[in-house]
Amino acid sequence: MELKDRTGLVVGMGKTGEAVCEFLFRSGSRLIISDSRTAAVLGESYERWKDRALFFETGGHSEQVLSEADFVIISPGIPLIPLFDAAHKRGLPVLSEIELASRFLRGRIIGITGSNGKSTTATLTQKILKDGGVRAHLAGNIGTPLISFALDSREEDVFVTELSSFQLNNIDRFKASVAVFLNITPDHIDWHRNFASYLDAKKNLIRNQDRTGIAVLNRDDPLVWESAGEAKGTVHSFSRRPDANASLFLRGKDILFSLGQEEFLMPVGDIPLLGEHNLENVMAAALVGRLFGLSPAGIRTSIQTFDGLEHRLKKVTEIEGIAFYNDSKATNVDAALKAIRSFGQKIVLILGGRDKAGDFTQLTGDIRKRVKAVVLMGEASETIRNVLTGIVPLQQAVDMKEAVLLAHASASSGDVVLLAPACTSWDMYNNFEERGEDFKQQVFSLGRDKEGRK
Ligand code: UMA
Repeated sequence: MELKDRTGLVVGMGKTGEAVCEFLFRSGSRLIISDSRTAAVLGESYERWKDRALFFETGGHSEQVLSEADFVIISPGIPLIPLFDAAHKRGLPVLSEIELASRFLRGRIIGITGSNGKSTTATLTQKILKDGGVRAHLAGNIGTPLISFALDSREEDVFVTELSSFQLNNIDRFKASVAVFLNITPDHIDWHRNFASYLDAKKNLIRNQDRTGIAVLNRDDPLVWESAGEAKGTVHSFSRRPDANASLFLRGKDILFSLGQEEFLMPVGDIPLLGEHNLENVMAAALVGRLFGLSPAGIRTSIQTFDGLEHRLKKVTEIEGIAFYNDSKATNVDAALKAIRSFGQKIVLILGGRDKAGDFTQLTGDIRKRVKAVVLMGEASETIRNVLTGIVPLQQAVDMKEAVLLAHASASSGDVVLLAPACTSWDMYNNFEERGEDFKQQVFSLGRDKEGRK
């Protein structure tokens, strides 16, 4: 693909769009930019690029921007807008950012997808590889767009890339050397319209590999395992069952590799992360490490020294014997369910935010068993209230401060207060990190308050 002296239309000027502009600019392309936000809202990014672009359209997408473009690069979060159809009609290539990156990147890509656990698995995989001396970088949905690495990449680089369904929806020749598919449950149905097309986007990761590719699949997730049938390369799997014929499996309390011969990895109890879902994340990362030739002992040490990620089932503190856990990243029903199932203690649960057309009825069974009270907040409150009324005591909070106070008041020593909202944060915050930080601050401030009164 020729870039020099060609004109690229960059649609969307968030993190991805800016990284694409930087790459194209350094590659000698001319730029046209189009974003639905106004120049005032775009602020600094508008100021940075307005003079470097031939044209910077703001406040919407008109077909006019296509007239001089040779190709179009789109950001992952942008839905199928009419502009893309118009570009196709004109015969212009419309590529996603990861597609563009894969055409210019040197080195290998490890693509990690699934509904939940992608970031934890990607981060741990990178740690295992780095600890083992591999030049491994963390890229993709987790923060740094893959394209940011393209120009300075080397053959020995390995890009551990978290891939969302949005990113995988628009790939053509993108290929991962290793493709990890963790799990699949409904998410982003508002964007994909239905579960089938969401699943289909995820499967593209496996489908696009060639005979040299390695697929690492969760043997215990039937829909994930189904994609083995579409793999053209080698398939490896991990399983929590001893009899699944998997390359990494659980027998009793021990995790073992089975790659030609059996090798001991570690006891489950030595994993420093909570929950069965994290066991699967750890298994996936460990298997990738072993497939890269790293020793079980080295992999074990990397896992034992992994602290987990912020806002993912992380303990904040204890106040009066009540443990506060922040799982702000639980932005869908399945993630919230996994968080709830991670505790033996009784839970006071904070739920709510912006609904992604999630099915909250799936929570009722576990809430009945494990949750003693629910505090609701945000746009989805009413929807969730309709589902949970009569199942568990419900309270309504206007903001996080009140949510923490109400949750604390409903909890007793030995209980857990858990923020696992099952919704996005976008009704009240810019992202789940901000929501998690607010939760932590409110918990710390409550703690100081209680200390002060002693
Ligand atoms: N925009 C338009 N037209 C539209 C819609 C949006 O121009 O019709 C513009 C917005 O005004 C904005 C830009 O597009 O300027 C936003 O693009 P984007 O939504 O693709 O967001 P980026 O800032 O580029 O961030 C994306 C990922 N975001 C999404 O997929 C929604 C980030 O994942 C990722 O870290 C980043 O690329 C780098 O790879 C975040 C995310 O929420 C964490 N991901 C979802 C998730 O994890 O659930 C998928």
